[in-house]
Amino acid sequence: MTAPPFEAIAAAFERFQKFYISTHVGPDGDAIGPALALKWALEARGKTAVYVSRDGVPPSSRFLPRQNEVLKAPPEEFRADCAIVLDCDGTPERVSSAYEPINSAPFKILIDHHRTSKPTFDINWIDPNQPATALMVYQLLEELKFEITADMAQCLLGGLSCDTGHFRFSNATPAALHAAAHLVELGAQPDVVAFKLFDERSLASTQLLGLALSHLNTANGGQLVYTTLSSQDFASVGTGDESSENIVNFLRNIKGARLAIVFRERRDDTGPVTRISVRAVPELRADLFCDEFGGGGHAAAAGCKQRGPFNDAVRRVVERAVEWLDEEHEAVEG
Ligand SMILES: [Mn+2]
Repeated sequence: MTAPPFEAIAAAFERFQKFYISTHVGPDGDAIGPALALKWALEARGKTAVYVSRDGVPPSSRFLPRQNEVLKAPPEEFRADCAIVLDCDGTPERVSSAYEPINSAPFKILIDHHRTSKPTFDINWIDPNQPATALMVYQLLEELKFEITADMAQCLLGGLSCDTGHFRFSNATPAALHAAAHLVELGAQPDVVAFKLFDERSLASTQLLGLALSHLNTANGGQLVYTTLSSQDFASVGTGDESSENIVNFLRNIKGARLAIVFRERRDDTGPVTRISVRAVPELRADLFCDEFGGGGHAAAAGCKQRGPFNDAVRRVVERAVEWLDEEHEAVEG
């Protein structure tokens, strides 16, 4: 692993005046949090900095301070001399912004912790061993001796918490925990961050969870746990797909479950669609399972969608899941 390019970034911060910050499509806490903290750090040094997220701020990150400063579009006639992209690979497909302001900036910096990043910027700080972009930005601000205010601390802790499952995942490294302790000293509120990012649910989403749990099915002696949410279920609670987030994790948490699936009957631009979220225990690969249905994701968390009647899609995927677990079982025993 190469050393972080702190000096090169410091030189760029010194040299340039107008900064354009953006993050990935469908931003999460580890996009919004470090982006805002970096914006305020640059402003404190007398720079102009804007943060553009075309997708806005997701509901779970709306507790972050001053998130009304997140712009959905670049300000008119704003010409940046330095673009900074955080928490994604910086390609036009991944960045949640019109690409012109980034393309036209004479200097570009990428800070990311994903494995898939394609380094094409002037400075590329990519480190898949880092648990969160927020930790990288924290380390940068510390190294460059920026003052971290309470607002910045809350945003950085939000990012760190988001990507480590509030320090419950295997990426809750000593560095992450040390940084978290320091950020709390600086005024971040871990109780608020944990509650807002992970625990708080709307009434409708809790009612939807209730429906999902009341339809619970199991197979393979409890190794497969799945449930369905029909369009009628969504209508009865008066909510949309955004309320189904995290429901699959309740299924994953069931003792003995190795594969958890939630099927949702939705519509998109092309018509009716079955949206499928999958979670798997560490020795299985949710992404490989979803790949068979044209989807993908991570080993532990993946997804796919299916066309055609809802019940057919459920039957097809459940049948394959039953088979798949049997194959895995044999593979382990053999
Ligand atoms: Mn991240």
